[in-house]
Amino acid sequence: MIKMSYLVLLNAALWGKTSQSSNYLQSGPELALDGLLTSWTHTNTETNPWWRVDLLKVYRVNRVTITNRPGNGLRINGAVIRIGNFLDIYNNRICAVISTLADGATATFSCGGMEGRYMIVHIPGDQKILSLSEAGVYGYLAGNLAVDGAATQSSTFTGWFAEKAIDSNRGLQQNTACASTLNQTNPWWRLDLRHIYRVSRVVVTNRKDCCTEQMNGAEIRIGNSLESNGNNNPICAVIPAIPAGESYSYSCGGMDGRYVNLIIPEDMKILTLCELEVYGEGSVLTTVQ
Ligand SMILES: [Ca+2]
Repeated sequence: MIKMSYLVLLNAALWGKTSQSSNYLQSGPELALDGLLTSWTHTNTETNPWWRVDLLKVYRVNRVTITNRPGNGLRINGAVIRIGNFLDIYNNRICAVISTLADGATATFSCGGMEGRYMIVHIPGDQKILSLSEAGVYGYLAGNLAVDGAATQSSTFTGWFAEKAIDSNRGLQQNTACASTLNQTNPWWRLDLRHIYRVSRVVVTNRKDCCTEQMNGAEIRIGNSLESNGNNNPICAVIPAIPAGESYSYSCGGMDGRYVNLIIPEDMKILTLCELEVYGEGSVLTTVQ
């Protein structure tokens, strides 16, 4: 049997919360995210109707897709697509204006990395109806992905819990913001990002007060397997050493994975780290056939 894996960029709108200026009958705003071209949102006939999705986090939006309803498609003419962080829709920047779109057709609009938590579609003018079959938002999460993850490690030196490496505190003032294992064989630390991401880089911060060698030789591994506690996943980089209190960035060139591990594959070692940050592209789904 041939195993193939492929990647699909998830539509960030799918986990968003939708709203619109008014609901015509049962045509609520969520119908633009149900994956069905046979259902569509529908406002009342009104002045400046709008539809909005709250992505819940700030994204750098590369593109927006809009699928028009299968009939009466001329109603979409002149619709404005905006991206931004403001609840007042007119404060958000314009990505594109839809001049016209055929019935049932899907168009892709490039937004060039515009940053925002909200994607809004609105039609300026009186006596307008806004109706969308589907909407999609694709882009990168703007911040450190690690803060929404869960951390664990092979053993814990008293009080130096694994979570302290993802507490957004690089530990430069006090080393109580750092994680550390006991002295052991193959000490490791693992981050579960909870979703699969395409990781562009990992930033690791070493402790400042002493013992900076307790990072030396650590491998950064990224992948989706929990075999050997995730320590068999592909290597992004090996950390020769990081000076005291410094943060080093390691480029992973778009490795896909849910788990980010550090492991020192040696005997009688302690693994200590004060912070690990992960930056990358919004959720990626891996399917194996
Ligand atoms: Ca920390």
